[in-house]
Amino acid sequence: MAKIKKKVALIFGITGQDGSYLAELLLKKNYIIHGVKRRSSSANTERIDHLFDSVNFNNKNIFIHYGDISDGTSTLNIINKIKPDEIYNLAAQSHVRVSFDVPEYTADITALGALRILESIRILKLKKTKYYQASSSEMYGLVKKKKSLDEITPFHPRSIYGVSKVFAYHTAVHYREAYGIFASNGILFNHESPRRGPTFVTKKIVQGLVRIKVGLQKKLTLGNLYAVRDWGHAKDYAVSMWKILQYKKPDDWVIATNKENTVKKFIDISARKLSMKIKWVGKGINERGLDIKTGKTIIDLDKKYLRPTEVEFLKGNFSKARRYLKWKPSISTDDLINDMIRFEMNKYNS
Ligand code: NAP
Ligand code: F7E
Repeated sequence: MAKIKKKVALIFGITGQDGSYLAELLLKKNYIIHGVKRRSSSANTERIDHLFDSVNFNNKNIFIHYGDISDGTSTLNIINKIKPDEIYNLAAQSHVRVSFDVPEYTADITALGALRILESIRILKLKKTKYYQASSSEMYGLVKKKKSLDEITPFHPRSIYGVSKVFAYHTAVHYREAYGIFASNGILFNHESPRRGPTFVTKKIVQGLVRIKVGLQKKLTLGNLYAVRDWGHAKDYAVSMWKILQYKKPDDWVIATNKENTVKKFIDISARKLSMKIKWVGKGINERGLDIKTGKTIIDLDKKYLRPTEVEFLKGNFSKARRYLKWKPSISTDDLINDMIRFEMNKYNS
């Protein structure tokens, strides 16, 4: 019997939250995976180390290369060496608040990085290579009506991160139209997990409340409590990335849960799950959360966590993905929080 050729995927951003879940998924699907990691002075492979030394994964099918999408030559060389069936571009300076501090760098990586990969595919004439662009709900930015956003909602980004993602989105569409490259955009709304970076708000809240609970921290300091987000689980969203590239034609897809919560609600739910009850007092930047049991302030606010321009409302309509990709989220926000809390608590339960 003829041997079935394994598919080869190249993941830029494999060391990040989404890259690690996607790598797990593709290994289970028997892909050969190549991942690109940046040189760093300290270890940056924490999220994927288990792929190399666990019996659950075939570590003969995963290879890591040094590279950086700010470097067009190395990007082209890696793609040329591997000639993958699928390229997932998950690499980015992905922190919105940080993009106000390092706008030029953010644009170089998050916008031009995507262009460098697509140019490599074009120059190398890789007609069969499919490209996934990690687009973002941050592209919507200033939302006029507080309703579910879909693939035809106009973009009005509110940060250089959002602006860069709009550039990368349109670059993917352009390479599809101009050169016939199979380039698709996944417009993913916020997705979180135990592997979320520590300065994103969900991880900061869960990690902070757990540390307060076990007596390692007194207070959690945050910014805007009233922003609305649509939070899903990164593990579910990795499945959507794969499905997007298996669809019969390249296209653009909203991936979300269509559920909304404020940052404050996320705090209240997390606190309740930890048997902590919070009473909110004060207004504006002086608003504080008191632990009802002790009367002590456990949450306060600091202007430094506010953004010059905020994205106030995000909720996604994923009907198109549900209908054509047969994708829907399987993990509720509630179970997402349970998963994140369990992970943090395990650090202290020996
Ligand atoms: P993340 O945890 O911040 O991961 C970003 C990845 O990009 C990391 O592997 C990082 O490497 C890598 N990277 C950064 N700069 C690079 C460079 N110059 N060259 C090569 N690699 C570089 O982000 P994530 O949450 O997994 O998100 C994955 C992608 O989806 C990002 O593009 C993000 O903007 C986008 N996105 C995320 C969400 C979300 O809610 N999570 C929603 C929509 C879109 P290090 O590990 O060395 O830092
Ligand atoms: O903020 C508010 C903050 O940084 C969420 C990235 O993955 O999702 C993410 O971007 C909300 C904002 O995520 C703090 O102002 C309050 O309104 O967790 P975040 P984000 O900015 O929505 C999108 C879809 C991406 O594409 C991005 O890559 O929470 N907030 N207090 C705070 N946010 C942070 N980080 N820290 C606070 O102390």
